[in-house]
Amino acid sequence: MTKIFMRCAVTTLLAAVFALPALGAGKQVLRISTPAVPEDWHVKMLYVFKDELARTAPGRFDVQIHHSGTLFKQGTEAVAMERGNLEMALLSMQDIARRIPEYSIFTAGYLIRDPQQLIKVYTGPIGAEVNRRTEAVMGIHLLAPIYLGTRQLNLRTVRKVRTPADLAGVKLRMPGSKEWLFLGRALGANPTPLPFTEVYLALKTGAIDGQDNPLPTVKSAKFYEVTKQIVLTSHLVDVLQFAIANRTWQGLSADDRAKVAAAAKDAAAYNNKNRIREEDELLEFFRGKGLTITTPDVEAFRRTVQAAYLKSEFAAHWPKGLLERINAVR
Ligand code: KDO
Repeated sequence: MTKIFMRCAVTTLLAAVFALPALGAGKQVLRISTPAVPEDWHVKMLYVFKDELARTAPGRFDVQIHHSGTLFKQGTEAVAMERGNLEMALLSMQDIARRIPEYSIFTAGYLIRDPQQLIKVYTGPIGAEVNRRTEAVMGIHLLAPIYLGTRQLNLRTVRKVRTPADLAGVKLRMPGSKEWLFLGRALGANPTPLPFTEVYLALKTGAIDGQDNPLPTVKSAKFYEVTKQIVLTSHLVDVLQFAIANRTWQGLSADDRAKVAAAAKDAAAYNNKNRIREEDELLEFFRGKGLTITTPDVEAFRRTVQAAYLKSEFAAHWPKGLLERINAVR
């Protein structure tokens, strides 16, 4: 009798404990996973999101921010969200293209011209289509596009780089998926897959010769401490998507959905403003740290990279007319 009572008590206790993450003592838990480091605007914007929700929907949400890839490893967040193991993340278009191959178009180098065009593309009719399709195929609701920055090459030792041919044999770290590796190859380098969290050490030890990321990331992740050169290739005007699992999204009241969406937009605006400003200011900072900044023949890079994409297996999946529609966004 006592044993049965004990078993019931334990079962009840366990049920209560496992229910906690979802309920969060009556609050909706929103765990957000990102590989970005705390100094990155992407993490800072998550605190803007959290504070804004605390203001507009007090007591309704428990926003938990997990940076540096500590909750989910880079590139595994979308699957975790699809399986109901994660509520929110900052997803790359490469993550989305893995499940929706036609969207590999958004991973192509030298496609988007600048951050202004990028935001217009993703907040206009093209973005609305992307959002609908991502929700239908992946069960993920995209709340707001986030400017990641314009990707530049960042090398361990100084090298003369004018055209893609000058990168022959350079071990260039790229994130670990075929879309990213293709970009590294199209740039003329020898791409090596590595998670973001391992890049600093790999640069320091010489396991890789370089990496590519926007200037604000080179600063926040402190890559400038272990590299000597930045080559201004501007090869990818890059985006992240502030995303929420559809099952979490659909579980919210209409009022809470509106508040989450508004807080996400505020957070995105905060990130975009700061990243764009920093990209204008950071070259001086890096020069001050002793880095050599060079400008290659960007047209040669553009021609080579665009040609590589157009004849790639990726382009075979691109929806007819989408390239032209993206180009037409001003
Ligand atoms: C990177 O690993 O180089 C990358 O810039 C890829 C992006 O898609 C994104 O995951 C980003 O890292 C992280 O948010 C860290 O800034």
